[in-house]
Amino acid sequence: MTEARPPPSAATPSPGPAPSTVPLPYGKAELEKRLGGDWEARVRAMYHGMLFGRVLDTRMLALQRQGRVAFYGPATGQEATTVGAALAMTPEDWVFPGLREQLVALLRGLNLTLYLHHLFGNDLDTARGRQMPCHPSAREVHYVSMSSTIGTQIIHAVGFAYGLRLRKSPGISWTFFGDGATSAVDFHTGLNFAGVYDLPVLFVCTNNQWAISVPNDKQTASATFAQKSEAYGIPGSRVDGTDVVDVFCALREARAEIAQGKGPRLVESVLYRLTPHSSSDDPSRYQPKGWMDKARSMDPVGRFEAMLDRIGVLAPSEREKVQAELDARVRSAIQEAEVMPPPRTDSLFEDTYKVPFWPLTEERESFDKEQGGNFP
Ligand SMILES: Cc1ncc(C[n+]2csc(CCOP(=O)(O)OP(=O)(O)O)c2C)c(N)n1
Ligand SMILES: [Mg+2]
Repeated sequence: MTEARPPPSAATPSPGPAPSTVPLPYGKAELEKRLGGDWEARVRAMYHGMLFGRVLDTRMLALQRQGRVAFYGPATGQEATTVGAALAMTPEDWVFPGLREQLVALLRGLNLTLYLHHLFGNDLDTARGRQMPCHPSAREVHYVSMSSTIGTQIIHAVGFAYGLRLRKSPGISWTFFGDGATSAVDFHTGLNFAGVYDLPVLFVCTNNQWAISVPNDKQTASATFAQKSEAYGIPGSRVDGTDVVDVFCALREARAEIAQGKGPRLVESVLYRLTPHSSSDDPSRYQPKGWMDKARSMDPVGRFEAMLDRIGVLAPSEREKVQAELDARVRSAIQEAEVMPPPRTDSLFEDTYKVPFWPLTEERESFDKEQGGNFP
């Protein structure tokens, strides 16, 4: 039975700058200095990208709550980091994400409907429903599947960077990971190897100050996560992860240095996530009182909007238009993907071996018999 759907015209309510919002501090001259002559186009791209992530998260969390997708890992509050990074990359670069960089894949050109097919795990999902939802992989945009096993992507990115150098590629390898991942052995192995072999890899630590219920001060006795890289001979720096301009400039500079052969870099982006760890978490059980109020005042979208109001770029009416367009795009992709059937049952036997392998052929035959010769 199909349940009632909200009318397609109802746009996601804009968070807008909350009264407590701390506006980004830049005026036009400062933006031009930091972003260059085409600063206004960049500002628009930044806003568009961040709002895309916000609209997508809002819709997908709602779908998960309605039982229409099984799982979703939101990144609300992290948009300045994902967008700043996506804008600082080049098409030759490769991305080894942590838990929340799906927006990077989309901004690099992953088709939205294809991503939705993946979230629904339907027959057009490139992983055919075998991967957990919200773990897209997209070879066409150099985006490797997210690693739910914390930290494993770090060593993959480092090994890949070694390969990029052997092939004399102009691209670099990017890896994203949370503050919690810095306690995983892969973080230390990866940084050590990258430092010793001077590899073209950019480590981006998205420090939302929590690893589920574990706060930073229970994760490490170090003053910062950035300083950990120094021990491996890798320069590390910290940026305000709620400020897309700051993130973009820091990552663009780090990328340029890496591409010039100066070796790996680590950038720690300090931010607040505004949503639970996953669709199965309730942070009110462990975050101290007032935490969420502080987090909201540092919302990267709200901070950016407050700046736009001050400098008179992208008026509220224009922003509403952008939001309505993005909302319509997301809703239409959902509609298209949700009606697709699940993967065919016999697809279970496909994709692993190029040439069918006899035990699999036997299993397939016996399965076929059990099903009365009719796969659904
Ligand atoms: C090796 C491993 N250990 C434990 C877990 C369970 N787990 C899932 S997410 C998570 C915390 C991750 O925190 P962080 O790296 O800070 O990322 P965030 O969720 O804050 O973005 C843990 C412990 C896991 N997925 N993999
Ligand atoms: Mg974290």
